[in-house]
Amino acid sequence: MFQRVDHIGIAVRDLDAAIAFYQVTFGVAFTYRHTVESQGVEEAMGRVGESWIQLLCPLGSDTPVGKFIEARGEGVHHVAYGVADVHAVLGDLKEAGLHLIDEHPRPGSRDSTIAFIHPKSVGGVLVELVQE
Ligand code: V0V
Ligand code: CO
Repeated sequence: MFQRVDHIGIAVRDLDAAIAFYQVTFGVAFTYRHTVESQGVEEAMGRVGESWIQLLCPLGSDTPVGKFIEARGEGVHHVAYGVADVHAVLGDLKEAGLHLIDEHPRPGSRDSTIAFIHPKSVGGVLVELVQE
């Protein structure tokens, strides 16, 4: 079902500072920066091998990442797995009894198709499915 780790999403308060920190400290190159209005975030993607680090800065306090930072502070927000067919995987996970946040896939960054599974169904980890 999961083919690879596509990205790890990390909630940050200051995107410029976080990009600079990852670049200077860890040598991660950020090749992509974009606002995803529908998700309430500005994101920056840094390549690490075949995967990415996704730095997420909330556009407001009433957004998924804004609420997360207020409740828990900065830190790991979600794990995104690459799948061949998001629609098919959603069907399988629904049948398995998991709580889907997205019943239907929606557009993500980099022209991807994404869907989220509720953290309460995955031992406290928010999971994103990504189809390139
Ligand atoms: C909330 N909770 C989390 C969590 N966010 N647990 C683990 N990881 C997270 N990221 C916990 C929270 O502490 C509560 O636990 C419980 O879930 C329910 O919280 P809630 O207050 O009822 O729910 P909300 O309103 O905080 O919403 C949580 C969910 C929301 C996960 C439903 O954030 C959501 O719909 N997320 C999907 C969209 C998203 O995250 N977009 C931003 C990334 P207790 O206190 O009850 O124990 S955009 C992105 O990645 C893109 C565009 C991309 O990759 O292409
Ligand atoms: Co993501």
